[in-house]
Amino acid sequence: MLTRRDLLRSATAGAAALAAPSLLRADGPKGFELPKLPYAFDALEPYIDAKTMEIHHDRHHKAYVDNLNKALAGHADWLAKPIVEVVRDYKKLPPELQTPVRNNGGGHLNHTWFWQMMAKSGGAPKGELAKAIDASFGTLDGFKKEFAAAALSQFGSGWAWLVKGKGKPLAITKSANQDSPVTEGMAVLLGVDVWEHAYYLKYQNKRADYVNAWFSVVNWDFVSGLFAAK
Ligand code: MN3
Repeated sequence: MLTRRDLLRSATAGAAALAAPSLLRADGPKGFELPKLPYAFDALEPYIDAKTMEIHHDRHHKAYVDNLNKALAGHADWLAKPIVEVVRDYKKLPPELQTPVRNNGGGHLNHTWFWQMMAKSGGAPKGELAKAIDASFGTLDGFKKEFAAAALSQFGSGWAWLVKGKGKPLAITKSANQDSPVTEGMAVLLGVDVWEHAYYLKYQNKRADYVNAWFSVVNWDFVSGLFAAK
């Protein structure tokens, strides 16, 4: 039987799991922390399988966080920065730290966003975001076609991105490895991970099938929040 204390405890745990980690503040004085997934490993089934989510979050993302903290050990000022600033400004670091911070800082930032960019019931773009998508790509299907083309043409590991555009409201870009558009001064709204670790267990070499399925779990409310914030 559940006591009142048990109920309080589970309510608190639920709230903590739902709370989106802010990328605009530092994780803490000791460095960067692996954020909790905002849903269960199996929440995105059948589009993204539970085993992939578990390995992707608990092993791949954790490794980026651990290696970032290792690279910046002894640089308390950098460990205390918001991750989005670290990735934006990594070229100001000593040369020997730039590559590990570019790769692992980018990995931490990209995945922290990526988990929140997905949800069980993704919904559809609404309001100002829907208007911006139509203005830039004609229709939502027009956006999906262009975004998928970027994701499929990224040779090897990397990401496809929806960013705030220059001229048009929105634009699509792609990056290799864990490079982030924020380093180029762009505002990120949505990204899809096309490293094989993101899909190989379920989709093997069929990246197109993965990207097509992934559209079903895009968290458009979160994308709207990023769009409104910029
Ligand atoms: Mn990944």
